[in-house]
Amino acid sequence: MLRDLLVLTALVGSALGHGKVTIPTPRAPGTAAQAACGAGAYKVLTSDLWGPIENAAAKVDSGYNATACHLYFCKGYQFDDNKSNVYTYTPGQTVTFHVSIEARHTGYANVSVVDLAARTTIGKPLYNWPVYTNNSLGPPDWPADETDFSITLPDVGTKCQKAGACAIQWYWYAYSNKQTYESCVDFVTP
Ligand SMILES: [Cu+2]
Repeated sequence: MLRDLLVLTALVGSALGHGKVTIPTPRAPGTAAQAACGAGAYKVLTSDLWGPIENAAAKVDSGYNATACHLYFCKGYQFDDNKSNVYTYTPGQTVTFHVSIEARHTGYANVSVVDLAARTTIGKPLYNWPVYTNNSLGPPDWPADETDFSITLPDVGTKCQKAGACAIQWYWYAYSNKQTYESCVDFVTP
């Protein structure tokens, strides 16, 4: 009980969330996200880049444009804010990732190539964690590949030759807290 109280105090004290990709540099929110998602959701998106999407969804207001802002796809972040941050990856290339986890919540996670227009995955997951950040484990038992891993870009045909067509999305659903986290890395193939 005392331990629970201490944990709760620590969480309230930090008031920050919970996980995002930091390598490669993922999409970030900017003025296009502000216009698409509205002031209420945007404020949450920018105040805690690690926070769960549900926190932003809870603050959706009349400025939210549902056809432009898809909070549960690339976290509602917009390509227009990230045109200068598009990686070039060749099929077969290994891409190293780092995920920054600020708070562990048991869930599942995966990494996929996504079609940005259709908002669907392309092919099979490139990485899959049936159990992710199991919060019953102590630090010595945290799997290293939850935060440091690499993927191999598959053959995506001609689908990803234009900037804004494809991204690699890291997706984490923490069912223990009913919280969703996403980071997208825009890329093109030569
Ligand atoms: Cu969290």
